[in-house]
Amino acid sequence: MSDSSVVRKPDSGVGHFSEWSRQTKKEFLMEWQEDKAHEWIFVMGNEAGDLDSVTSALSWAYHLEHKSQNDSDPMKVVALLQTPSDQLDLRPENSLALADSKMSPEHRDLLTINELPEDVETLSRKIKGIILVDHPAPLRRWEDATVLGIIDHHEDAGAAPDAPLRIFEKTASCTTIVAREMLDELEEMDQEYHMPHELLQLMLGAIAIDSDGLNPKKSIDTDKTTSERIIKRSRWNDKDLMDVMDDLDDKLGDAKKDLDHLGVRDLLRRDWKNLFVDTPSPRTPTVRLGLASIPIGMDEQIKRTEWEQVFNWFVIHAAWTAEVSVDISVSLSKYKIKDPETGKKKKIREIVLAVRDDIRVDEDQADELFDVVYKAIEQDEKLNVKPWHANQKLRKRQMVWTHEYSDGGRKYVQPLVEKAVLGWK
Ligand SMILES: [Mn+2]
Repeated sequence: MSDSSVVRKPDSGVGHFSEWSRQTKKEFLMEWQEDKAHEWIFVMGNEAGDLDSVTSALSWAYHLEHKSQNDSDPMKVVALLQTPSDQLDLRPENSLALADSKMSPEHRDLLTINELPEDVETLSRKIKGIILVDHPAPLRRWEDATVLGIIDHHEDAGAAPDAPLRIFEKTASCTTIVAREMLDELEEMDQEYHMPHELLQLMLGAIAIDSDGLNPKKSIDTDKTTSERIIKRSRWNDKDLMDVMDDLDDKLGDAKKDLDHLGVRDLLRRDWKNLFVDTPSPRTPTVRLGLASIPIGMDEQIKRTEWEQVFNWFVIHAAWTAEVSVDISVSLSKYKIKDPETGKKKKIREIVLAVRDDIRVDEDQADELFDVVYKAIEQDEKLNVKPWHANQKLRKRQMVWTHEYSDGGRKYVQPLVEKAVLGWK
């Protein structure tokens, strides 16, 4: 009997969309092996890898490939997820949305950063180009690549000013812009390509979660009109838009909050962003800043460590920042308490600052860097921080504060810290 009689478990992921994605991934990897990487374009989302990034990248890659499939020179496009495959499931809402779109449970149908057959700096110079979705500028490792387009809903950072495609709009979700552009171009075609329900559902899910079910406070008209156009093409075309979006938001939102099974290392890396900060002073080196957002308070996080003590959180954190080679890190966490005066729930936020002296900066520089950022946070009037209750257990160059500034999440703290580091002389 030959080996071919061995029964292999069929590759799971049974949808049309999963098959397309898996096939595209295979073609890219095969052509890399044949030295044809220069013909390929990567569409990539941001490194935090939320559902918006994943969906925007997959959708735009699907669009470009399908709209050019009858051309004499069809485009070779693959979506690249900048999140390693073992990190994708740290966002349960991603796992659920992908499963609902009949994608493979092990994500074998997605090309992730850890599967690239070559180091990114080398590959970035080899391929035809990159298209960014859901982030405004290429990450440092992609800086040498040709930027062929940016579609984003963050602030325009002025990156790649000559790119042939640049769209920035303040929608709730980047998926909204991608979907609208797709539908506009699709409807212009003599013969439309097929939009599978799985893709349409994924798009609606991404928009629903980012807009809290098209909540007018969280979204703009474009989010709604685009969702309407998506749903008309889906299997849900006879359902009420707001009902569908509400259901998706509830379901994916519940999944998103289900982080009970995650330990501190996973909580840190599930929503982690790295950036280099080039300090202008010739005396100070470029440093790497890492930022975590964790929707669970420090006390609860500490309970999830082996010995349930403060030191334990900080050693897990130190191991992680060493692994990702980060000199200065800021971890933002939050939890709710009942206000003893009003009886209403209120949100408490925490900021953990830590600087290490063994990567790019020496001990004296680490002390200075810590002081600069420490002062910026302490003196910020909006944050109005208070020291954390267990600060006496911290060591050198570690600090934890609490505050109640409701807009004081990563979007506020990151620029504050970046500015402080840039001012380090
Ligand atoms: Mn986004």
